[in-house]
Amino acid sequence: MLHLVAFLLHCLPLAMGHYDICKSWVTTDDGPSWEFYACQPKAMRMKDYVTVRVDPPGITCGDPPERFCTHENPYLCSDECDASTPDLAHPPKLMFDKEDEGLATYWQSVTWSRYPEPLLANITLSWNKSIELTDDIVVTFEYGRPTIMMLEKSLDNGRTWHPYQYYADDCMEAFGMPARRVRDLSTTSANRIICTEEYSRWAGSKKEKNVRLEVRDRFAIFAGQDLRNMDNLYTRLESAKGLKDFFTMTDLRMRLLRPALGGTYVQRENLYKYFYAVSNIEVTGRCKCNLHANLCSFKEGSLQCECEHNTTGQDCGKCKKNFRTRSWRAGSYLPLPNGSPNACAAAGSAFGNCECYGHSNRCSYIDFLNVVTCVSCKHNTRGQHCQHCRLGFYRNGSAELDDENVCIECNCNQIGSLHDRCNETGYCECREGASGPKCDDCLPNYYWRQGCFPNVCDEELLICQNGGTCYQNQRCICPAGYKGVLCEQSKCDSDNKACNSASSTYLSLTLFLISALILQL
Ligand SMILES: *[C@@H]1O[C@H](CO)[C@@H](O)[C@H](O)[C@H]1NC(C)=O
Ligand SMILES: *[C@@H]1O[C@H](CO)[C@@H](O)[C@H](O)[C@H]1NC(C)=O
Ligand SMILES: *[C@@H]1O[C@H](CO)[C@@H](O)[C@H](O)[C@H]1NC(C)=O
Ligand SMILES: *[C@@H]1O[C@H](CO)[C@@H](O)[C@H](O)[C@H]1NC(C)=O
Ligand SMILES: *[C@@H]1O[C@H](CO)[C@@H](O)[C@H](O)[C@H]1NC(C)=O
Ligand SMILES: [Ca+2]
Repeated sequence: MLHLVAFLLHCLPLAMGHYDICKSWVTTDDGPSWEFYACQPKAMRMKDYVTVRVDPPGITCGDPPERFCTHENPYLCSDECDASTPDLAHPPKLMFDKEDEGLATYWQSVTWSRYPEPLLANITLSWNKSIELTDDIVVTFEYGRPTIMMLEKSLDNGRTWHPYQYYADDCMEAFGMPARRVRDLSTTSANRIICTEEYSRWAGSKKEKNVRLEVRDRFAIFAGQDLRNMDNLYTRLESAKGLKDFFTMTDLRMRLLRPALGGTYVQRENLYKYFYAVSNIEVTGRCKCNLHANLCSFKEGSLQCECEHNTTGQDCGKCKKNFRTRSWRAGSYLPLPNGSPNACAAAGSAFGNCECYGHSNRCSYIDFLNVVTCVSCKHNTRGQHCQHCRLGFYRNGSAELDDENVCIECNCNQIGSLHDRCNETGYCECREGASGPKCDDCLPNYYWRQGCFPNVCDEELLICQNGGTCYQNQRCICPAGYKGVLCEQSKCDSDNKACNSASSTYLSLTLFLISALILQL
């Protein structure tokens, strides 16, 4: 043990610059104790941990078997793809295998037999874990690189996607974007999404096989050409949040939009030479552990950080139970060279037993009550330990008390409900006639019009009479000669004796007046 400690101490100065030690046993004036540092796992070949999905269904060649040829040899279409014969099959897993020297194995698409309909394919890589790129993404194409493609990425396991980089032989034509090179970006534009023409032009399918997302060139904007000044990069990563996120992802999607054309236009008479073939996708990166772990292991099918600093979670993204005195914070690369661990602290260390479940980082002692209480509870919480939800919010029963989203807004309908509070399952208290969890519905036999009102008419009980029709449960539209809420009254009822004659006299009088007018003209 002593030997090991000595060894660790010996290595420290060199190793710490790369943040690969989370803690070390040091001797101070108060005796030996642990000292903690910001730490991160080593970079790995991420293709070994990925799951892949290729879309649309049927895009992989070989079912049914198909012949194809190459741009170099367009008249010899004797190569065959056959999914049922191992030697002739090209399944997606061949993009991630280990290749024997010189023998490329690759996924291949069907040929462009449906031209002019575009030949489109999506290749989606998922890690179910946030990772941070440390080197270029390199995609290797056999038989020529696509003339149009793009990369997209997700930071939330595929729920939302964002463009990452565009590739085309003519960026303006394909995407309406001017062509740019990463080398021309500056410190303020280091995380810009660009369209590049560097990897899409025809140069012979053997000579230029790779399409890159240039991570090193972007690092070099801060760290210099040979990446010597990594300290400067780490300082920048800390101060510009957008920059760190640029290199972070949970999923990567390659959208293949137009295959290699062999340096000319599409030749309809031979569509067997147009297809995609990808032999390798190299993604080099590390698990994102928020600078709280230096190990990341593959467990139950997913990568997981082995969290230190009393943090927990797949990305060490929260404090362990009983270590929630302060809110969780990511470790920091600063100050150089050791960084700050920003460790989670055990309850009881600062203020007696005042746990605030991470919703406040201040406690205060109230003299006349003799209690310690959390101050300014955040995340819509309240109470001595921020353990209750503010009025107008309710507790999410399946979330832990220290979850930032533990309190959910009641969202009671302002008109339909008595007030904006709700019960523990989110139900509001409704005014008469209103219903539904949020009181935005009406009970049967009520209609909604700035609140719920009892039906005036309907199809069942309150039926409009004498041929009247019910308008939106609000009123009967009565035919001429009837009135009353349900048109139940004849207008003549009140003046029974002369009803008919009176109205006919009125009519003939009108006719007389009209004819008189016409005659005058
Ligand atoms: C590829 O993914 C995009 C979304 O990122 C989707 O709009 C498109 O339809 C997909 N294409 C195919 C061929 O599945
Ligand atoms: C993703 O990772 C989490 C945490 O390790 C795990 O619980 C979940 O089952 C994984 N999901 C898939 C689809 O592998
Ligand atoms: C985490 O908690 C353990 C147990 O209380 C303690 O020994 C250790 O020093 C803590 N680590 C950090 C980084 O605070
Ligand atoms: C409640 O919390 C659980 C666990 O965090 C979460 O999955 C769920 O979406 C939350 N429910 C609501 C309504 O926000
Ligand atoms: C909340 O109110 C609804 C509707 O009145 C009721 O069904 C539910 O049981 C109540 N939940 C609790 C926890 O009281
Ligand atoms: Ca391969």
